[in-house]
Amino acid sequence: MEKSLILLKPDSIQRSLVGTIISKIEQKGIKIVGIRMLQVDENLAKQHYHIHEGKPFFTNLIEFITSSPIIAIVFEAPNCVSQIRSIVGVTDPSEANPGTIRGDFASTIDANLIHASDSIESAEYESKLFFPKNEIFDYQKDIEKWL
Ligand code: 3AN
Repeated sequence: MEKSLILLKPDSIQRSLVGTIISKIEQKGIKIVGIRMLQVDENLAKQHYHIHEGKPFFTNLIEFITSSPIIAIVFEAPNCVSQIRSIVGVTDPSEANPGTIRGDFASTIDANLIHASDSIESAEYESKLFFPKNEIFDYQKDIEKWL
């Protein structure tokens, strides 16, 4: 089954939006298979955002994600990556549709609340950065037959 990694960035926690954001994804029928709170250090931040190295916003990105604790979650569902990207909304919250997480709760690109993997390959790479293998769980929920 397809998986995706999401990070509830420091602003999600500081603004007490953790429950709201997780609910939006869970209520769609997407299952949590791993969850942890952590303080990201510079080394982990750089590995996670390596594709943005050299871009003008890279330093800000690293400073922001390391500024306060985050919550990392691995979700699982059919087409998990694209389903979650739709719920999250586009990168710039000022252009994100109402009804999406960024559209409803964020207003600037620097503080856009959440990271969501953009491909199956990124999800695999990023999940390994944030989770040891034994903290991602393979289990069934009875409700799955209704989804
Ligand atoms: P997304 O988070 O929507 O997948 P990415 O992966 O292109 O977007 O960018 C990662 C993060 O880098 C974004 N969430 C945002 O915080 C920041 N970012 C991306 N593009 C810009 C930009 N043009 N100016 C400032 N920050 C940006």
